[in-house]
Amino acid sequence: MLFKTNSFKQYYQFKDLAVLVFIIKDQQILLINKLRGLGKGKINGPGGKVEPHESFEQAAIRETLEEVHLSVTNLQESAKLGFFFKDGYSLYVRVFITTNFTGTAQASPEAIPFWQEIQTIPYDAMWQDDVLWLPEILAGNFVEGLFWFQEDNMLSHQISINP
Ligand code: 8OG
Repeated sequence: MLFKTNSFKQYYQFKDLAVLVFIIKDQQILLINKLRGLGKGKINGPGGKVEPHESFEQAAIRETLEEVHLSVTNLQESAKLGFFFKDGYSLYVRVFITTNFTGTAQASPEAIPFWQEIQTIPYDAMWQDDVLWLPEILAGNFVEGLFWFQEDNMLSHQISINP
């Protein structure tokens, strides 16, 4: 899939498409211990790959329901991120934030959910790039970012933060 980044004025080719969802309640954020897939063992938000013939938003709703059993609505697109791995893999991720959901967070084979104070998000246990953009989208900014990784290690990045 080919995607153009507004900020970097360039087209990039990605192997897979994915989504991430961050649900906010009061001063807390819903995070997961990811049990399988890319980033297994890390803390993240619910999310996963977009299936064929599915929109990013549909994937965000489906993945959140599957992973933590919450139904989300009113998703606000907050970031567009591109990841390039040394082994040739690449992933384009759209990130959504919402405060609207129904249900109670419950574990699944893919994720153990927990509510975390926004002030104490455990960035050390997350992907290395997250500290660069998650605080920005939580502050209401829109982010575009490109990140180059060798396995779990971020080698370089370009980031654009737009109020
Ligand atoms: O289908 P699977 O769960 O394996 O999809 C990978 C998920 O991991 C998808 O939701 C996107 C997410 N993800 C990456 N890289 C990064 C990253 O650097 N930071 C965060 N927060 N999530 C990431 O693939």
